[in-house]
Amino acid sequence: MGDLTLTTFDWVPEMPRGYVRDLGVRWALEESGLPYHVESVLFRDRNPEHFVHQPFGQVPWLTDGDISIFESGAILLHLGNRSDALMPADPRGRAEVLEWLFAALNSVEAASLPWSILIFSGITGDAPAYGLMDSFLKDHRLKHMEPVLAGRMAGRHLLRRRHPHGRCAAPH
Ligand SMILES: N[C@@H](CCC(=O)N[C@@H](CS)C(=O)NCC(=O)O)C(=O)O
Repeated sequence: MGDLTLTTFDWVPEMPRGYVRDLGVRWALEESGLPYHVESVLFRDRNPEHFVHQPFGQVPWLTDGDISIFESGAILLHLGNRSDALMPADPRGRAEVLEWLFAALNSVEAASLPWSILIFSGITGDAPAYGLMDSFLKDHRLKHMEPVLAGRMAGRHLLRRRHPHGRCAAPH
């Protein structure tokens, strides 16, 4: 295991700004307390080296010494294996982390991605496709998910670790 470097884009268009998938990895890195640094690659000019790390020309990827990992889920699992704060060693704790990691990537992200693509494309309002996805998300998926998450998060802090300078990484 070596130095951790997270690579993301130097710039993204306004619409997806704040939603780029390095966000979850940054959050996990902060929670883990592991030292890391962030590098960026050009959004507008993706060179062959970029595709060596991320075969679809996307971000993020993480290097851990000479290991390079793409796919944010795989990166999170890798970090979980390095940090008990992210993934406890006991089988029950590990199972809980794994099921919620897959839930985030499948039940949440797979369900919300088509909806967000419609919004990023400006297809909203009365457009039938938007109505369908919006109703699926709000009336079905989120209706069940929100009470479950609220129950699980009751009394827990979202971010536990503080920056070395005593500043919170994010509200908690
Ligand atoms: N499943 C991948 C998705 C990666 C992904 O979609 N990255 C976006 C940013 S959030 C990207 O690089 N988009 C630019 C592009 O596709 O050209 C992961 O979770 O890492």
